[in-house]
Amino acid sequence: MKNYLAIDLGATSGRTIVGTLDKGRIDLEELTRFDNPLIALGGHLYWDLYALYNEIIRGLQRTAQRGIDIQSIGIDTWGCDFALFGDDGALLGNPIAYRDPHTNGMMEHFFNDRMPKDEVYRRTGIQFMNFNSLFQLYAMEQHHNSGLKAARKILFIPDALGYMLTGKAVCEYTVASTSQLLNPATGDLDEELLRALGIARDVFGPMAMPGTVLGTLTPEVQKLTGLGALPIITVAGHDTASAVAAVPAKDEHFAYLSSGTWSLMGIETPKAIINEDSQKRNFTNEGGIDGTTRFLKNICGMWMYECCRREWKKQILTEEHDETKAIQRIKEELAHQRLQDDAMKEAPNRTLVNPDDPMFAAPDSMLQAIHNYCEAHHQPIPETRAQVCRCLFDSLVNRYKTVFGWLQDFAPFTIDTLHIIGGGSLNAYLNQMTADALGVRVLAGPQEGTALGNIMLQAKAGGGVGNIWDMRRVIAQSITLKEYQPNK
Ligand code: LRH
Repeated sequence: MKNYLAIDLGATSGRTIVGTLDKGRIDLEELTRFDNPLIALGGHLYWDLYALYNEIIRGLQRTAQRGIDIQSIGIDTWGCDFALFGDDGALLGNPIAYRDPHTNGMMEHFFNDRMPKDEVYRRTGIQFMNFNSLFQLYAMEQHHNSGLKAARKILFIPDALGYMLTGKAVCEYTVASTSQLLNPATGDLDEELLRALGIARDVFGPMAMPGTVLGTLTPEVQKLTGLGALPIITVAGHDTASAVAAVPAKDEHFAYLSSGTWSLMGIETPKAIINEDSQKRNFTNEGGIDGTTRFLKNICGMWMYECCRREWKKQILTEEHDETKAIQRIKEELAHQRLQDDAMKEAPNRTLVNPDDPMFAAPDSMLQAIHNYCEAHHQPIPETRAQVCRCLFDSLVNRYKTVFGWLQDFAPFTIDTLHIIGGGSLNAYLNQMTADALGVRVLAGPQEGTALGNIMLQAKAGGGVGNIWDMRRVIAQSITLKEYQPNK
């Protein structure tokens, strides 16, 4: 029996989870859970890396207090963002968050100023999103960001936290691959792109493949937590890479939908698919475990729903002067099941929006953005919570259908199953609607895909499991999947 600790940070919340591998089965226990709110300051949006560090310390302290004997620790987070460190190794302020508007218009600017769009795609095979690290770094240079000027190290978020905990700086492959700085042909950061940015290669640290030892907890962290000199493993630092590694598939004939704040829909391929069509459809080729490629597309996932729910919560808090009453109402009225049940009583496909419209990326009010979109596109405006939720679910499924059709064209194999993993896989209605619309069998689960991938990667590094298919077998043996057959 062996225990591993996963630090799994998403764009809205984070967790520390202990995974126990015993006789070919893996069990999870959540130790701590915390929010990861954005900080709005001076026209920018930041992550609170110091607070996240403290939360990690709290999770490690809990591990020590509980006397859980862990083999190692792994960190996975959302992609594209990075932290800057100075000459003395100190963090140069909190990192800018990918929803910050500082990259608006920067892609086009970069193509005109530094490297044509086609060449960027040919070199990276990464979908164009204005928050890719490439354009964030360019935007910071254009805005004379003082941190960037002083930076001696640029580390992607999982690597930055790993550095804060061990003092060792690397550039982990999976998280580097989503930055639009990595060239899949060389497996390293692209020299020409770095030249175009004017940044030296060594600033990012040496490339580390998933499943290697980063280093051990610093004496300071050991003292703070009561743990010993435990190793941190560079797992698949990108949460999506960890999640896809945990898809409990039996063979290659599957597509996946990693469903959380984002919906990442794609296939796993032995090689990158970089051609005119993949560029036209704006598909991405991210690096995975054991030489695999994640050929996928980002679809705005539960983000719109999460934002609306937060706004409704605020509304209730202002309406109700009695706090206990407000909390009670929030619990009842905004329970996921209640919102979903009510949505399903509404007429289907009454209002459809494109969830990937830039209007929905980071609006001040999501409810207002939906209203404005519907007005501009002559769609009936959803008024009630149920109507809003129905509109969001229908719109997502509609988008899934389009992207799935493209995936079927690209896949060098037939797709017989869509695996839905992550928190969104708990929405049974959405799973069935997806199966119906796509005309494919859906297998839902595990909900904790990223944490499982993180833990299994640690087990793989320690020799507890073999390759990615062994990891998937262990996961499949440990959980119950829900099956949804498509209705005509
Ligand atoms: C999902 C995710 C996704 C990135 C986005 C920024 O959490 O890592 O793969 O594109 O966040």
